[in-house]
Amino acid sequence: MQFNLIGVPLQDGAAQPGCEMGPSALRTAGIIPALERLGHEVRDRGNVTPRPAQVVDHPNAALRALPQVIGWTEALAEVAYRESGTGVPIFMGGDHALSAGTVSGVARRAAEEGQPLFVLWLDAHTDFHDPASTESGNLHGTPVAYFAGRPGFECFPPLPHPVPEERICMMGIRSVDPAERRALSGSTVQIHDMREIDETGVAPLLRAFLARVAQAGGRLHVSLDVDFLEPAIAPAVGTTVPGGASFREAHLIMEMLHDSGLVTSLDLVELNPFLDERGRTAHLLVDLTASLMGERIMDRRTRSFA
Ligand code: B3U
Ligand code: MN
Ligand code: MN
Repeated sequence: MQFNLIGVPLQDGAAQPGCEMGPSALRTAGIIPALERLGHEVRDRGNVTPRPAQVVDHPNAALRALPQVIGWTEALAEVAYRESGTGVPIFMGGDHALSAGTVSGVARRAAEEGQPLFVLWLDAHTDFHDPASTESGNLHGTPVAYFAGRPGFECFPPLPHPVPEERICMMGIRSVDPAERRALSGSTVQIHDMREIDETGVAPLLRAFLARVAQAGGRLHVSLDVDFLEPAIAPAVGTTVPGGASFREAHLIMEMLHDSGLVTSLDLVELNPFLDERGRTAHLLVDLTASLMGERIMDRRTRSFA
């Protein structure tokens, strides 16, 4: 397989600085050799530069770095469209505001190829605010509502190919603000919170979603927020929420995604290397990416180690 690695040193969407070092940490943790060892071809396309920030006014005085995030969204939508034409793009973040651009870019590609785009959102948070509803003012809490085409994003770049809400599946959810609860209550976004994962296990939930994607002849974008994981195993994130996915649950998800053959693009976001313990979280993200791209213990079908 051909992978296009894209660094996104964006941290304007998050409260705490440090995510701009994410792409460097993932490169340092060996994401390129990890994929090459699996027989893939990897092209490092370097880091994205945002479009210049324009002056934008918004009534929500809490909003932070709105012009900058708009500049990143414009640049990323273009890059994601381009890089999804020649291989599987892997966006190395950077905070989660980047998904406003990456998902809208890959959605345009999917639309041109006549395939429905589905999104798997692995996160403690639903990131379903709009610029008016966010109380923290941190725009990494808004990308899903943007690429789903919800109202309130008039100041953002126009979105020609929104992702219908019923094609978005969230797993790992355990922190949802009141305004997000209101917006989601009438929505068809499929949400599997941590309780459901505890009761059911990740496998049947993911299997059902993947069957839906396959049946629709769809493509799948995966967006992995570090805070999806249990903070004890992934401390390098500004917004830790206790009770996250375990090492084994996360690897199982990645292995099942690999077996499905449906994944066409990936975001690795919210890694804050400034908060890491000797590269531990960066290495875990690299190992999870390797599982998603074919690393396995044993072949499931033949039960061999070959
Ligand atoms: N919902 C909260 C917290 C949050 C969302 N995404 C992250 N944190 N990473 C907010 O600020 O919007
Ligand atoms: Mn997030
Ligand atoms: Mn999160």
